[in-house]
Amino acid sequence: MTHAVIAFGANLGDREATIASATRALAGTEGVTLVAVSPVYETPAIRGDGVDHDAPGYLNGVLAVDTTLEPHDLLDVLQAIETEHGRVRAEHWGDRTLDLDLIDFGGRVLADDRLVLPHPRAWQRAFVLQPWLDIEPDAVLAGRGSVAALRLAAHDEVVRR
Ligand code: PH2
Ligand code: MG
Ligand code: MG
Repeated sequence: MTHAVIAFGANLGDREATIASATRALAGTEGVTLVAVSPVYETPAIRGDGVDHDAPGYLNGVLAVDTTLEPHDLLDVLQAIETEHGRVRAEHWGDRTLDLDLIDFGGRVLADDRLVLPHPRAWQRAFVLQPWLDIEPDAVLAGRGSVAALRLAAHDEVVRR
């Protein structure tokens, strides 16, 4: 059994409904037990070149699970749930109905064509670190240190709903 942390984000459509439905889908997946759901944060969109206040804002948070799946199988599950919720794979930093990112998988470190663990940008994103801290105050991000310390250094804006 592996403990994993998944970040969710949505900035198009009925964001709350999408996140609630995706959370139910994940909780109902064989081999996955949902153990915690973070508070949800309202966050401005971040693009490759910084904050974009003209883009629709995101709702962000994290889910903690225990799973018997391997990381790539969990990734398949996350991508299927994204697709079921209208996700279109377009530009890298583009707007989306639902993004589910595997952030941490039992502290495992790996990088291949499909998956990089831990998530390569999580360490600098308050919209991931703050909700993670809310549910797991002692969390550590592999190779980066404590989530609490990383959160203090991250300056992107997050407002609790
Ligand atoms: N996800 C992105 C790009 N920009 N900005 C916010 N606020 N929240 C996100 O989840 C997000 C983003 C790429 O996945
Ligand atoms: Mg993402
Ligand atoms: Mg993603």
